[in-house]
Amino acid sequence: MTTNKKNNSDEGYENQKIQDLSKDKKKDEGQFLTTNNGVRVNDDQNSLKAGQRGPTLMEDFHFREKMMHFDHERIPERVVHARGAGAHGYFETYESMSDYTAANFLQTPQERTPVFVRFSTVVGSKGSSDLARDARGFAVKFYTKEGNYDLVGNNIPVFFIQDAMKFPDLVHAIKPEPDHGMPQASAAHDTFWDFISLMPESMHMIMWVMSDRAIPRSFSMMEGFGVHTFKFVNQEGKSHFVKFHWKPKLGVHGVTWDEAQKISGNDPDFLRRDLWEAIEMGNFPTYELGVQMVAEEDEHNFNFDLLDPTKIIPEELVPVKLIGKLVLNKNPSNFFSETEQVAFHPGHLVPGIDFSNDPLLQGRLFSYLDTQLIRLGGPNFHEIPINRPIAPVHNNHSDGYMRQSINEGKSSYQPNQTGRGCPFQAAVHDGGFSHQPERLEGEKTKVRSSSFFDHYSQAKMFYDSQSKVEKKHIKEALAFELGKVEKTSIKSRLLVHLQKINESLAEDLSKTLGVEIPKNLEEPLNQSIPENADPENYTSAPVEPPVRKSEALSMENTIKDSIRGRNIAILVEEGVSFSSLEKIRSLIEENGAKETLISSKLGSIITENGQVSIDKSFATCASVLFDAVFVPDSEKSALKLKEHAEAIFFIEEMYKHCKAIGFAGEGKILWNATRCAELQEEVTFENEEGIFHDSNVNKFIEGVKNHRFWNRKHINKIPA
Ligand code: HDE
Repeated sequence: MTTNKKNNSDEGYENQKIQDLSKDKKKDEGQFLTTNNGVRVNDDQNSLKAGQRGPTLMEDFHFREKMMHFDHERIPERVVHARGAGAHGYFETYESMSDYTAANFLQTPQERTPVFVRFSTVVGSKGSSDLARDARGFAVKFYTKEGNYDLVGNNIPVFFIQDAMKFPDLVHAIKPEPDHGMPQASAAHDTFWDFISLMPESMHMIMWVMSDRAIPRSFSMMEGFGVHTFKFVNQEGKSHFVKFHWKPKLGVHGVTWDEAQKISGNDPDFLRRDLWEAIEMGNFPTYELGVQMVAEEDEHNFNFDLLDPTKIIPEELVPVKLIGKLVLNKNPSNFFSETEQVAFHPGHLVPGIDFSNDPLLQGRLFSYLDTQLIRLGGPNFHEIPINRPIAPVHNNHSDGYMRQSINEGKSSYQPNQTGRGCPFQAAVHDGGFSHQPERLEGEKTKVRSSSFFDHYSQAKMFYDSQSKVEKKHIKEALAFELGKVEKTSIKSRLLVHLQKINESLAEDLSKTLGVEIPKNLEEPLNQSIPENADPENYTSAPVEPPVRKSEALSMENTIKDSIRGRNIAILVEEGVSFSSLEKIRSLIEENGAKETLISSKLGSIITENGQVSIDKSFATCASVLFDAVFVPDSEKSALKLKEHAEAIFFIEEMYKHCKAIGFAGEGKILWNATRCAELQEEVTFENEEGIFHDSNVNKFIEGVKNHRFWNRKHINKIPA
């Protein structure tokens, strides 16, 4: 593995949050081992016993303290988004956004604000696989001068449900079934699809979750979205509705479902490791912050409701304006202290940003504070180093479990004279947060707005916007998920919904699943209708999609201009040509990617010109962990590789998964040993996509940029 620090343009930047955290960091080097009370420990190997073979004595205070602390090391995992990975970095504003928002961190071009970001899967427990088919959390905490601002988003711009009331039901349905606790980190079971088949509002989200977006190649290769509509409010109090987007500089890329399942066995920490290593290598994950802004007066210009979280604003209707960039350039020092204890909350706002009345967002505003109380053990979690703002904190909240700050003086109330009125309220011009005044009137009611009733048109727009291969993957994902469902009635209900999105999708699935599409379904398709409501008012109205196809929805249209962040396997054995090996290695390094030398044994091998050390053996890795493979020149090395079935399978699987394969000179001997070569008549280097046998290795690098070659002719004939 090479380290590549070339991308590091941040020297000289002092991240204030990192400085703030350093106050709490501890190093044990050169120190005596002590108890929690600072008493030096003389024996940490044996407990105190009554006689050499006698029982342990209660008075061994070091033993009891050590065991007590260990017994309480775990805290409850997050009820959703339990598994995650975090990183520090900064956000840099491109231009002043003062016309739209008073938010201080968006006023000055090039100004940097420290951030901590946590990526997560939603459904699985803390120890589950990174590659589960699932939405990914994309939560960003901005430590601004005006206090913390949290943008707690996902990598999918819509959600399953329209009202927070249904969140516990959704989560109960998707989590392991309550009787036997299975399956882990998977939606492929009866209770989830039962719930979904009765919730037509989830159909748009279902299309996204069945797409390759739900199995990302890297956290640095996925988008992020605020999902809800928020508001930007400027100094004059004028507001715009705003949708937030994170656009990754490396483009949006996924893995295939076959790879995802195999990666889960080979390296369940795949995405966490990828993030960690990218930062260690200086390949800092970078995203641009985009906003879609809609003036208040244009709120009703769309054929969907801006408050409905199951809808996007197609970029064709409102373009995304890029207003800044996020760079993740530092790994946490301690997973528990930072990544586990960080507490996000969509209600952490700064002046200039406000909520909309989206009923899903409104419900979230209760949940996030509430959940931290049990997870972090009391109301003082804002004092935990990773959570405390860099802005000063002064208020009358006092006491409670684990209080850290020692508030001096007599007054812990407002108004007061004992403390000379302090801490005092801030006027708006002093940066005091003031909720945007909004005129509201209406009856107190539980009725859902009729503007939320179209459940299919955007699902259709999403599906129609996909490329051929993306549609195929969605179909295969549905075949897998529904194939695991036992009850036929659930599958047939789902097919009725899918038919409203795309007829042939439903028909093909009906054949694959061996389930008829019911002609006249007797039970209502939407059972989230309150008792006393008129079902007519909850029936999805046929609505034309806002645009027929939206380019931004297809991953095929993403950026493919770099190999940065990719991991390229190089297969070698004794005798490999040193010059051929060095050529590819230096090219990979120059282009900011990682290379991994793989051989049948660990240690080092002798090339025709000195030794090189091996990173992985076939026993410790698999092709699914890499983005491309290269076999350097040398008859001797290639003939040895050929003796290992793992090496042959490595190439076959790379072919099957449509990734770039490169051979230099006699390296092609390995290709000739594969089942692909049995199709030699049809598959040659010349007429098959993404297979490079050329002295010009640049062509191979260009191929890796392409990420995949989906049009390979014979992938169905290779049983990898
Ligand atoms: Fe969350 N969500 N959520 N959520 N969510 C949590 O808060 C909740 C929703 C999201 O890395 C919990 O601290 C409700 C949408 C992320 O720590 C909890 C509803 C979006 C994270 C919670 C939603 C999200 C969470 C669990 C529907 C995308 C991980 C632990 C009304 C915009 C943050 C915690 C991290 C975590 C509640 C829906 C994103 C229980 C009630 C929509 C990224 O409070």
